[in-house]
Amino acid sequence: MVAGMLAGAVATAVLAAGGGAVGADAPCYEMRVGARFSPPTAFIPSSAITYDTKLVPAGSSIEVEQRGGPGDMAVTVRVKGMKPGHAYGVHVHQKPCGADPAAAGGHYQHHVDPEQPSENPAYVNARNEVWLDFTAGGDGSGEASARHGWEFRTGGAGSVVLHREQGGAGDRLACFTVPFAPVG
Ligand SMILES: [Cu+2]
Repeated sequence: MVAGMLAGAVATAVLAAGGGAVGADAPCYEMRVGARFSPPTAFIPSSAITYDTKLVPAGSSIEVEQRGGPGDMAVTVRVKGMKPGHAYGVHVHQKPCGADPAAAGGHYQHHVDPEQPSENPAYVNARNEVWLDFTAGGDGSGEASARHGWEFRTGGAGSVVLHREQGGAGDRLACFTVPFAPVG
């Protein structure tokens, strides 16, 4: 797992053939991708971009896993090298990352708020979106998981964004482009 993270953008997607016979606990979709953060000005562009190297240092790393079956999806994020003790807000966003922190668009929403950008708490919450907030431990590592009874729409989710604060908003510190897909 660590080797995959060090290698940069390494994606593995495993699709079981003929999902009908798979047991309830056996995921029929699993995707894992990892990368090291670098600034948008880096000579070699990374799929993981940091906009704030104080809170998300260059060289810190992230790994995102998506797994599940129809109507049951789990997303997990693991990080290393963050600022110890800092409480990061983290969500799945709609689009891939760019040099501009705004490139990732808004949060992925299961029920899409007709008013965008969405600020309505009926839509902006951890049940309707994928929130992966974590507080970095003393060694700078962190982990969070979210499980939902729904799955991403094709092309609807493109990144994981780290924010300065928890609770749904705040400055964008970093962004990791992730090839999310429907799990069913
Ligand atoms: Cu966000």
